[in-house]
Amino acid sequence: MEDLNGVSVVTTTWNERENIGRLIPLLRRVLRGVPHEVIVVDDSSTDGTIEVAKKLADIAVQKPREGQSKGLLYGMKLAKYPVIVTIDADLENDPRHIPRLLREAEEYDVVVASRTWLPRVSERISSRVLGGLLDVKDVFSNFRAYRREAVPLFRLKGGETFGAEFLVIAKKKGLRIGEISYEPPPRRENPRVGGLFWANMRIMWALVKSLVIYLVGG
Ligand SMILES: Nc1nc2c(ncn2[C@@H]2O[C@H](COP(=O)(O)OP(=O)(O)OP(=O)(O)O)[C@@H](O)[C@H]2O)c(=O)[nH]1
Ligand SMILES: [Mg+2]
Repeated sequence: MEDLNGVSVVTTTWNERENIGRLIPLLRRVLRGVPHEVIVVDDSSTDGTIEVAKKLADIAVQKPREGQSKGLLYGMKLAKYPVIVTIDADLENDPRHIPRLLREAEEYDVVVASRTWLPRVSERISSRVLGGLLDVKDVFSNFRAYRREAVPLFRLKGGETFGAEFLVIAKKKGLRIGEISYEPPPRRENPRVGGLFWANMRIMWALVKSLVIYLVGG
């Protein structure tokens, strides 16, 4: 892979002990030859994620639980390289797509890796409604690349929006938003937290907040 002057990979964790131990070596393999760092933001997991992260990552921080969106921003602020890749720790985002994200990041300020199919009905509704406004198919995919110089623009007001607010801000600030697509692995049957119904409700609430911010916010 060509030298892109360096990549900071940011991932957030909530009880990902096993997955983080597998993800970081995969990241390093894909980024071999490219200056990079791996940043893990752990929200005080109870399974010892932080111990594994401290061994394998370049930066591993532990903080009180605040959710994925705030965790991502926390990690992005620590990044030192000009391009930041954000990725879920649970191996649902295959690091082998990172080179494609980086290629697009040469032309765009934010690049979203959108799933080719969205498993939850709430995600499909969000894709039509908010995705239609933002011109992005998968507004809750946090498998993305950002130009680090855009990070100061992201001041989150919506609490947990599973990353959708980053795209709303990017659109409102006139950042160039690019997209690649990838086939996701089969999803686990049930979400980790609560049942499917509540997962859909949380996503619908994130959609409502993101829409309000889009329509009336800053
Ligand atoms: N720091 C932090 N990370 C979180 C939190 N909740 C989830 N994450 C991480 O954010 C990423 C995505 O969370 P998931 O729970 O997999 O969300 P999802 O992929 O929409 O849902 P699943 O279908 O359950 O996989 C994973 O790396 C999680 O470990 C949190 O409260 N704090
Ligand atoms: Mg997941």
